[in-house]
Amino acid sequence: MIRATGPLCGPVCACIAESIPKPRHATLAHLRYESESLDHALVLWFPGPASFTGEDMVEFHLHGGRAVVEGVSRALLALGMSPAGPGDFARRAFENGKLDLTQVEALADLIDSETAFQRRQALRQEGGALSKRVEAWRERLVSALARQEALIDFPDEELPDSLSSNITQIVEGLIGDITPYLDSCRSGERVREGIVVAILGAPNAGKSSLMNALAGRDVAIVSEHAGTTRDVLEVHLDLGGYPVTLLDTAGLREAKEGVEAEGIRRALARAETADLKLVLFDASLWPERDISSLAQLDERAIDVVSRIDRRPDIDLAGRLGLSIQTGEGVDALLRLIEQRVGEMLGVGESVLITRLRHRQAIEESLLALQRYLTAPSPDLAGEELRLAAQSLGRIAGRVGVEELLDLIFGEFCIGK
Ligand SMILES: Nc1nc2c(ncn2[C@@H]2O[C@H](COP(=O)(O)OP(=O)(O)OP(=O)(O)O)[C@@H](O)[C@H]2O)c(=O)[nH]1
Ligand SMILES: [Mg+2]
Repeated sequence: MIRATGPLCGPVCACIAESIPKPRHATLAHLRYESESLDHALVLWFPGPASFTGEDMVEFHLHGGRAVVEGVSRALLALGMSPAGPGDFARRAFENGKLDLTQVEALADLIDSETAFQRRQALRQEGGALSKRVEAWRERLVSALARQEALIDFPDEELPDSLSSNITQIVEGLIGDITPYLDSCRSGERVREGIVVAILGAPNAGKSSLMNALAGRDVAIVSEHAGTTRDVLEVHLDLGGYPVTLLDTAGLREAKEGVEAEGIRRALARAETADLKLVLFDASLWPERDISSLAQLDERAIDVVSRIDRRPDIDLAGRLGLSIQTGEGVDALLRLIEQRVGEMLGVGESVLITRLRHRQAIEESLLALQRYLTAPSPDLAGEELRLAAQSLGRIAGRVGVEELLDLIFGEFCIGK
């Protein structure tokens, strides 16, 4: 499908499809350029401003042959169109006020989404969930700022005494609303990026075998030679709709040799930043071979006793038993990972901050609000409010001072 946007769409469509079809109706047309037949294709006409970009748009649904696509492309270029760059359509939609920045980002996330969870989050964001929330905060801020401006500009006028405490009330209310929200929202970024699960353990514990079993394909080399895996390997999985990046790492032991030592260093470094660690203990050696002296095993760790088919008599002491050979314990482990990942991501409905950019802007705004409370003069206090509103405005991609002025004078009518 070739999609075009801009003022040339109408004339170009009329030229190669003979006429402009009824808006938003798929219409079969004989495409021709300079009496050369190009295709029998479906043509869709979306006149602006009620189109995705807000401009006139046209789509040609072609038979996919290379010569067909090439022929139509050449005709479009000859008629003055130029190839779009990455994100050009979304950019125009943004510039024409069809989408705000969070919606543009959500569109990118939707296109990249690999799991149902990511898709749902992207769709919520595309509907403007975050911008609506932030906009509501910003409106409260702007009304505080309007009052503050009055304090600054008309210090000698008859302003109600309650004005200053009124502003403080608004600011404290905002701080109270934003702070807990920021704390509980880390999962939005995690849904986008995926939860990282690292497999750790002594050499030969069966880490690579587990990785292959969970991935459903031969990602890692498996051998009875201890110290097979050196680099950190990663696969992306969809576990019950949750995006998970699974890492296979080098077996942990006191290594003598350089390459293995480097592998272990990388394994430990990645494990440190992982959200979950599956720690494998080989049943036939456990508990003698314990890696707790090498790796930090904290609340992110899930203990797994591996290769239990070799020790059917073992006392697991509440740990999860696993055998890749017989398949025992694999489902239980999957369910456990899903459960832990689910807890980390939360139910997801209220989660709206999906990017570091959002978090930073909201944090900046919060800091400015806190500084407001201790600002030494009305001028400086007003500046903090302005900064706070600007930070929030950046989230949706609008930093409006003009509308602020309207609001200020609309609300107060002083000196009229
Ligand atoms: N009996 C049995 N053998 C297993 C099981 N899982 C893995 N193995 C075998 O154990 C050996 C080591 O498996 P790997 O998956 O390579 O172990 P690893 O932990 O990745 O080892 P390194 O990469 O060297 O640290 C291989 O010969 C596997 O076939 C299991 O559940 N039962
Ligand atoms: Mg391995």
